[in-house]
This record gives sequence, C-alpha cells and structure tokens, in this order.
Amino acid sequence: MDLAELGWDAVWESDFTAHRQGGLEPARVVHEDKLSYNVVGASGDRPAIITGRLRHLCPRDQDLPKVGDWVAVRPVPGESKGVIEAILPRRSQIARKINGRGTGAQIVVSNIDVAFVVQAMDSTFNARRLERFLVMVLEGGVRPVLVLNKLDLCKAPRRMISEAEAVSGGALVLPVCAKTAKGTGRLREILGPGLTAVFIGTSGVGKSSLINRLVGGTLQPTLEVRDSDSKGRHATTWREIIPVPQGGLVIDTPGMREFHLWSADLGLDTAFPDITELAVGCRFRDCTHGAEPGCAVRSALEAGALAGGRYESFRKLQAELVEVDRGRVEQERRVRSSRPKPSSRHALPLDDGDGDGDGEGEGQE
Ligand SMILES: Nc1nc2c(ncn2[C@@H]2O[C@H](COP(=O)(O)OP(=O)(O)O)[C@@H](O)[C@H]2O)c(=O)[nH]1
Ligand SMILES: [Mg+2]
Ligand SMILES: [Zn+2]
Repeated sequence: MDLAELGWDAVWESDFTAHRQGGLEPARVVHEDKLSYNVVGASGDRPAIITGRLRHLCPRDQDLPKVGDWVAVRPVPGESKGVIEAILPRRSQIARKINGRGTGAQIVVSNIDVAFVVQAMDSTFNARRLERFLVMVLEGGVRPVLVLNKLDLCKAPRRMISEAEAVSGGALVLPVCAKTAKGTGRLREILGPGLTAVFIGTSGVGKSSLINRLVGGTLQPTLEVRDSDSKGRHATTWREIIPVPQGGLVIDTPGMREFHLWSADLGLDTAFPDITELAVGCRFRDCTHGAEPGCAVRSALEAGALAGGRYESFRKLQAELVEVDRGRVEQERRVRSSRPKPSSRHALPLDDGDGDGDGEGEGQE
C-alpha cells in the first residue's frame, strides 16, 4: 500500500528519520483490541504487538497505540507479526472520558482530518447533542462537518438545517441522504486523497450507510472474515479504517449514545462562538456567565438575544469540563509521581543502547 494514501507525508517522514535509520518501518494502526493491533505499512498489513518497554512507558491507556496512530514497527524476520516500538506524536485525536471511573481519557481515534458528525433528520434530531459532539471534535484539533442524513424523511429540511447551522459554530452543514445518495458526493469531495475522516454519531443515524455509499456500496460490516482462501492469514485488517476508492480513508465508530467530554481547552469556545463573542462584554475577564454581576451573556439571555437552550447547554458542558479538568490535574500528578523516570514516548531510543553513550543522563534502567 502506498503510504501517502494512508496519510503519510513529508512531515511524518522527517519525524521518522531516526526510526528509519534504526531499521523500523512506519505503519498505521487500523485495528486495536486490548494490546493486539493490526497495522498497515508499505509492505502491506500485519498483526502487531507492542514491546514491553513501550508498554512500560505508557502507564495511561491514552498513551498506547490507537486506531489512526502512526507507529514505528520492527519487522520480525520469518514472522508475520510486527513489533511496535514507538508511537509518533498525534496531530489530532478524538477523545472522551472513560466511562464510570473519574479521570482517564479514552482515545477514540487519532490523526483525523475531518469528523463527519452525523445526525438523522427525523424526530431524533437534537441540537444539544450536536453541540456536545462539536466540542469533542474541536477540542481534538479536528475539523467538524455536520452531516444531516435521512433527508428523505424530513418534511421541513430548511428548518432543521437552520437549527443545525445555529449551533454549528461555523462548521459546514451538509444535508444528505444515504438512501438515495443525494449529497454524498460532497462528502467524497471533502475527504480527498491522503485525508482521514471519521464518522461519529449515535447509532442508527446512518454512519455505516454513508460509508457504504462512499466506498461504492459493496462493503459488509465484517468484510474479509469469511474469505476461505485467507486461511493462515489474518484477514480482519480493514475493520476500522476503510480506504475510499476515490482517495482518503474513513473510520466508522460504534455509535456513541452517551459520552462525556474529556477536555475542552479550546473546544467549548470554538463550538460556542456566539457566547465567546458576547463574553467580551462581561465585566470580569474570567466570567463563567453564572451569577457574576455585569455578565453580558446573561444580559443577552434576558433580552432574548441568546436562546435559553443554547445557554443551558453551554453551562452544562462547561460544568462537566470543570469537573474533568479537576480530575485530570489530579491524574497527571499521580502519573508523574509514579513514572520510573521522566521520558517521552515520542523520543524512544531505537535500541536499548549497548553501545554506550557519553554517560549523560543514563539513569538506572
Ligand atoms: N430513510 C432513510 N433511512 C436511512 C438512511 N440512511 C440510513 N438509513 C437507515 O437507518 C438505519 C441505520 O443505518 P446505519 O447505517 O446502520 O446507522 P449507523 O448505526 O449510524 O451505522 C438503517 O436501517 C438504514 O437503512 C437515509 O438516508 N434514509
Ligand atoms: Mg454502523
Ligand atoms: Zn459573563
């Protein structure tokens, strides 16, 4: 497979120089199951595991390889399995809070260029949910596109489109229909060669149907597995990342019925540009738009210039993020104090360094 088709570019290549010299090959993680992976590189796809050393350097789940990551793989001669020795720094990611327990982030996917946030144009349409997805996507450094599917089921599409535009934070809103293919050409145009898009949204909105449209309608949810000729080979590689014939890769995600935001240093402000703009007029620069005097956001609310639902949604997401940040600070403190020594997973030595260096910084291994 051509690496460029997988999203590899000159910047990745320069990040990879040292790994190349160490005999490692770049590959992209296309499937993850606990600590087993499938990766695709120039020489094709193969299963992979991670070194104990990398595992050790990644005490938090979020630091382990995820679907979409570029990794440095050591090919094992005579073996189909590769060994992942390092993860390249992520350019973007979509993360949510690990369910239940307080503090961890779960990386859903990484190195994503575009997130198609899908909702159906039926009674399940929910502007509040769109806002929540938007914050998550923007926070991860990913460009959101709001995809309104099932156009055929909607009697008053204009109204729903306006509702979506009102909460889009400036993101493109695309009405489409997976059933008739209407509008789906736009998705393909946005995607393009070398780009990776993820489809997110609750289950039933039509993510898989839209992906089927993009790849030509022939994809099956569990493709390749039943191919009887593939005995002895792991044939489940393209389970999560799917190449689009006209260029680009798409990732289907299982429906996210309920998720909690992980962090939003930027995401919240970007998703609510109307509120960010109003906030310029607040008396206090750190106004949270709650009970502070002189709050321009609440004035706008009282004057009817800001919709109540929009304001409440903002406050709810904001409160959630304050909670998350508190947990995260605590978690980072704990991780720091439990680390064997300060080191970066991004700058792993290429081997365990028999040829000894100049003794500099060689702590106890
Ligand atoms: N009427 C209509 N039904 C659709 C459309 N897109 C998907 N569906 C149906 O909605 C259901 C859920 O679709 P699916 O792609 O599995 O949703 P996913 O859970 O988001 O992957 C299926 O029964 C699809 O046939 C559409 O544009 N119009
Ligand atoms: Mg699906
Ligand atoms: Zn305010």
